[in-house]
Amino acid sequence: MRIAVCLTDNRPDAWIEGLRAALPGADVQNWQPGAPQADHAVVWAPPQSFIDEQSRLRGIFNIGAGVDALLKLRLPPQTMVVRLDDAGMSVQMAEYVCHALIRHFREFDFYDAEARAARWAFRKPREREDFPVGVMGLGVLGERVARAVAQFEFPVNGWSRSPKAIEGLHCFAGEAEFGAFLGASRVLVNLLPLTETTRGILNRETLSRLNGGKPGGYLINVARGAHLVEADLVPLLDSGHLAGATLDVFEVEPLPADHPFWRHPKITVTPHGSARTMRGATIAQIAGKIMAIERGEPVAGVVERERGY
Ligand code: NDP
Ligand code: OXD
Repeated sequence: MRIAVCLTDNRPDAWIEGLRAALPGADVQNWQPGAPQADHAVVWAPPQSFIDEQSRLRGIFNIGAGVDALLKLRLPPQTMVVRLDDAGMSVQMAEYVCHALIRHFREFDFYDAEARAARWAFRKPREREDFPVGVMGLGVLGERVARAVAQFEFPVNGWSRSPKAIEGLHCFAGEAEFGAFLGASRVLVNLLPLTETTRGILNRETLSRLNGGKPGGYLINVARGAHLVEADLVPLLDSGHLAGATLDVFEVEPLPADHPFWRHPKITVTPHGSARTMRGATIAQIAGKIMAIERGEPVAGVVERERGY
């Protein structure tokens, strides 16, 4: 069995070594143009030329959860596209979102500023019932995040494409319930996949509906930059309608040095690192799936191309 590795922005050596150790019978090679046909590929943002040359792949394994970049390519119809299924990401996402939420709710930026000025000052305590959290996307990452937030006794709403019943969450589903979900949520966490339906879903109109249309909403975007209409955010913050935003993902990455988000006092920027790919767990998951596919068994995380995730 031949495995081609094609990782943009990642050094391949440790991946190749790990895959060789996990799949001892396989010939694992870093892809070069003109390489022989492989049976499976392990990829991150591969170029179209890779797909065009490797047209007989049985499986393409993405080393991330989001497959939006991969699905932009012309892919052979018979090839199974498999996304990363947690592999150590959901706990990181839960940490990141809880940190951003609690930092905002407990006003730690205020306390940091006061401490720097050696001032012993208090803010009036806030009621968590006044800060219902809405999680968009209740998949592998969203559900874990929603459950983690619920542990801190915030009211939690969740929104997904298909209806769900998750203990401790008020679940909304589909376009018909989107407005009610937004109105019932004050802190909005985005964990949707980027698809034609979800592109631009965070915009002036939708963000204005948070918190029942009253000021004070807060945005945490950890999914993809193109979910947010970036030009709509700053006016909502400057008018006071939104209280702030924590953003991990951007339309253009790396975020250009002159982008207004870097310096806006109500925006916290992190460099697309809310949940990093953990190499060991990822290799173990992919190797396990390749062996299962070779035995003719079903695997989790197979992307439905028509729906885009
Ligand atoms: P999943 O595919 O497991 O979950 C996707 C969820 O979104 C599902 O609940 C799905 O609904 C819901 N959904 C999809 N389309 C719609 C829609 N049109 N309306 C309402 N709900 C919708 O994905 P993951 O949880 O694993 O990952 C989510 C995203 O997080 C990834 O696609 C990626 O972009 C991003 N990500 C970001 C990282 C970072 O470091 N910033 C790291 C990893 C991922 P249903 O359950 O009904 O299908
Ligand atoms: C992913 C990511 O999709 O890192 O896994 O963004």
